[in-house]
Amino acid sequence: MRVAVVCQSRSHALVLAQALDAAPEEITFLVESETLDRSLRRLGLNTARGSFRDRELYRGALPASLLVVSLRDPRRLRTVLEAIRRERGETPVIVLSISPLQDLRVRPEQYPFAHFVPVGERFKPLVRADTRLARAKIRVRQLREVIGDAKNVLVLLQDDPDPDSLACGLALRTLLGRNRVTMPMGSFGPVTRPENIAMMRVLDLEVRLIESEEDLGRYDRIVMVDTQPPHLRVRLPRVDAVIDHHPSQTSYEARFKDVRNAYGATATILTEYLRAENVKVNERLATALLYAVRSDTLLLDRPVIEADVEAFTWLFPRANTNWIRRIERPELPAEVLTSFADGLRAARIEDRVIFSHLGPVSREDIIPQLADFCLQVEGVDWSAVSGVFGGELIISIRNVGYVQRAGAVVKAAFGDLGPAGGHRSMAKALLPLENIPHLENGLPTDRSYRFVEERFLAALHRE
Ligand SMILES: [Mn+2]
Repeated sequence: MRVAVVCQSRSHALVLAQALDAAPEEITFLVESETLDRSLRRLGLNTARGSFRDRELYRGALPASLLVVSLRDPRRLRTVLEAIRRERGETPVIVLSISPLQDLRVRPEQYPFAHFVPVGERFKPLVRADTRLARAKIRVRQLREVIGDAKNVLVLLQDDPDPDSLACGLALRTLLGRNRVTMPMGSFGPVTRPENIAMMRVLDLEVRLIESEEDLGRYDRIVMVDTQPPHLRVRLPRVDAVIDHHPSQTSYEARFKDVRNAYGATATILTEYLRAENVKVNERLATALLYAVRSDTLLLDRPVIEADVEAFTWLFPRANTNWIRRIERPELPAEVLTSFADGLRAARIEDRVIFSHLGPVSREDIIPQLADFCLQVEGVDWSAVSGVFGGELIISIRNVGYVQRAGAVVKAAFGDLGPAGGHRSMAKALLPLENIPHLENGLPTDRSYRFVEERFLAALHRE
């Protein structure tokens, strides 16, 4: 692409030579001063010299793919713009302005062919991002001091580890140049959500189950990610470092704490650490972190800050979206088709809600998958799919998004029977079978399902 740059300063020229999406030989700097002309030529840059008033100067450089005006002295802007008004043809024009636009001696609306760019304003988010990275550098140094060359470092995750904590464990290991032997991940409870189990399988992650507090004595250092000591059911003898984004708790001591409540994911904090240190982030780690940010922020649907969006943007091209698809949509064994067929045959619609009951299922994850599928049925705003798994009636709720909050409805409908809750468009209830009426041989009957449906519809109309 050929670019012409109207320029008065060597430093502007040097910055633009790097910033423009063109090879140096494709750029021509249009200058007035003989000194600048010589100086740029000495740097190997192409120049054309003449008076900014003289249309001949522009005629030689146009047409180009882009004409950039970058003046140190804004008093010359009118002269330049009047000259190129007649010569520009179809060439797009950018005016870079160091001073705020309202301080310019021309009014941008007098030159509708030009795109005025307030440079300082444009730099703001970049400077904010780099400030975050500069701060992250200090935090990483402090973290390294706390971890030192300890032999065994445990990354302690919450009881049912989620993608954010798993990704952060992997990120910490990479950041500190450790491996699964010198820095294992551990938790007091197993990973249970099917997507999270899929994430561990696809990304080859391991979490040690920690049986008791005494087990912790084996580790020289304990780092907690995505959680803080008061969130655990057990009392920790000590913790050395905590990195988290949940509201800050004060009832514990740690030599290193980085708790940022405004962040949408702890993975965003770890992404900053890795970037600040120029650590190579491979596809596996980028995928883990991207999936973490996606799932903790519901695809940036929950409150996020600029830092989360920035991490997302940085991770996206480095991650493997096929792996993410495999995590989110686990492969289904063929026998699941029979379950689906039975569930769909018995599905019924009432008040824009589609209900389907799968009965006993071999895998929990087919329940939300059928709930997703059912939502596509015409005339339906909600889908409620149940299945019996692990001694519980699991109910997956989905809605089209612009109706009531699924989490609140599910809580109102089933909160007294077992854990129930969720987000705006997805929710879930886990009801111990003994809390369900009209069982036969320990399994729900049609009357049980009718009870569930009535409960749900009543809550929907109440909420
Ligand atoms: Mn989190």
